[in-house]
Amino acid sequence: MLQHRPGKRRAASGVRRLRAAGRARTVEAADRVCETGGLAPPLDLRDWIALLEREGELTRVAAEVDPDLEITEIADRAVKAGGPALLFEHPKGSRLPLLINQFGTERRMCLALGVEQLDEVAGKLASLLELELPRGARAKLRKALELKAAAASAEPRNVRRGACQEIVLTGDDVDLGLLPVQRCWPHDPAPFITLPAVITHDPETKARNVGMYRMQVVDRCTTFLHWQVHKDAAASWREMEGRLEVAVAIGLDPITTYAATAPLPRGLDELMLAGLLRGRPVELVAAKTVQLDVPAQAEIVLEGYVERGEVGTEGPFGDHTGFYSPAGPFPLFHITAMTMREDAIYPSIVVGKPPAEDAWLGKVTERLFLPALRSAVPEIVDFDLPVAGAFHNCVIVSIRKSFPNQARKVANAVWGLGMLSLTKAVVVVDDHVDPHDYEDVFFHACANIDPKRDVWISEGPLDQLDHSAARECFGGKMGIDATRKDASEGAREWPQEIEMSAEVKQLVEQRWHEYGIAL
Ligand SMILES: Cc1cc2nc3c(=O)[nH]c(=O)nc-3n(C[C@H](O)[C@H](O)[C@H](O)COP(=O)(O)O)c2cc1C
Ligand SMILES: [Mn+2]
Repeated sequence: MLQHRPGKRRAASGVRRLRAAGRARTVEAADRVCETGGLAPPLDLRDWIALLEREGELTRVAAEVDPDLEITEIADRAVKAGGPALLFEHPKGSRLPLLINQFGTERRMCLALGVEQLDEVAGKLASLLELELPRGARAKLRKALELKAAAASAEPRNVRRGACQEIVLTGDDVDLGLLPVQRCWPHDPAPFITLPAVITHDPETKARNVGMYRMQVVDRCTTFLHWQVHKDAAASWREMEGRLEVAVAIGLDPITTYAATAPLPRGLDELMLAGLLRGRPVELVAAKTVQLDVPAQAEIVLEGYVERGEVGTEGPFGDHTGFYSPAGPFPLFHITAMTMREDAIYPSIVVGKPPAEDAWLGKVTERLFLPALRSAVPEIVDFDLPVAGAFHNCVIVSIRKSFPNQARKVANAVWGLGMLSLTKAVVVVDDHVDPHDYEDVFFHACANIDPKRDVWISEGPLDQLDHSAARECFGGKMGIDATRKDASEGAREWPQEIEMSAEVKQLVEQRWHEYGIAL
């Protein structure tokens, strides 16, 4: 829905496009305040389901539905139509209900985070990152106390008992067949656990890592763990001697689930990020059969280990690129214990052709990491990872340009930063272009580039899921300099972009009601 508002300037974060019900939808940022009432973020999956239900965001499905493909087709329709979260009360073959599409709209994502706009999430961390101390002893003290309180809420806290261990199954009693694990797409060879928070420790530093890596079910007590080569747990697995203990938490509060997907630098504990965003620490209990702590409120926990060098053939899997990622060697996870709540709920997600449910998880990362990106590359004003670009295919960056060829400097910086380094195409626009407004970006990219001069090819590491390059994880990259250029960059005199004068705009705004034009 695009509303014409005479004279209204676009807000900094601009326009978002997701495809809803099969057609392009444009939502202006300023109109995108989600009326969530600023409720506190939920602290476990049940709190979250209750909140969704109170807010009219959840539909319970009583009919028996098959986790083999059928749930995918239902969930995909719900996601693409902007529909509700779904609680399947009777998945075929399991006693556990299955929750899906919990993250499928911007409003639900805002409810999960306890914000009214996604842009607010960065603020939750930015105040912590303000390194400059205020002047004056009192203000300094206040800031120090604020930081102390924030750190205390961030650090996970150990407790003695956890609901996640109401039922403890070990040895032969471990049975993944109890869970309504989905087989998502027709060429998937087996069911996949799609929303797990995989906990490991760095073998050297002992720092905790929590990452979301899908798990293909092999038998009642074995799965694969699909940590891609660039991911933190994969590094720990490569570096360890012997066994790496692993615990998997399934069914968490939505912020902790999100945190498992956040590309934090290696060595930073994603549970700290969860604590910061929740404003309350994540509670942990000691696992039963491994020396790891697990979220006390989790619905289900799988404990076990992977052996160094032991791999099998995982996949193929209908992936978030919209294609099947090919079968490949990944480690086997041997489960030594399965613990659960008495009436556990199993959450799942389906990825596939974008837009899928993971779209808003990606958008949270985009908004959360903007300040970090700007502090690393100060000329960056804003950036957008188009959902249709599966997040690593394309990045649009707007910059405050102050010297010739700066777009190339910025693209090279992007290709050197964390997971952004895997980006295939970087489009650089001037700061007056809103990177979230794809129409505006397309206009400037088409109008401002001489393809011979302003498009260049580089190469480097690529996302492991990219199927287009000749080699796995390596290939070409494209930079597009869509900024205005001057003679030193080989351009003729640059024309002025058409813009109505501020006075006339104001006049028309004031008189709009007199014209009697409904737009
Ligand atoms: C729904 C979903 C599924 C994901 N599946 C995988 C996966 O199977 N393998 C993988 O390496 N990353 C996967 N990711 C991305 C990682 O969770 C993400 O890169 C995260 O930062 C990894 O944590 P790490 O940085 O601690 O390694 C997935 C993300 C989402 C949202
Ligand atoms: Mn990590």
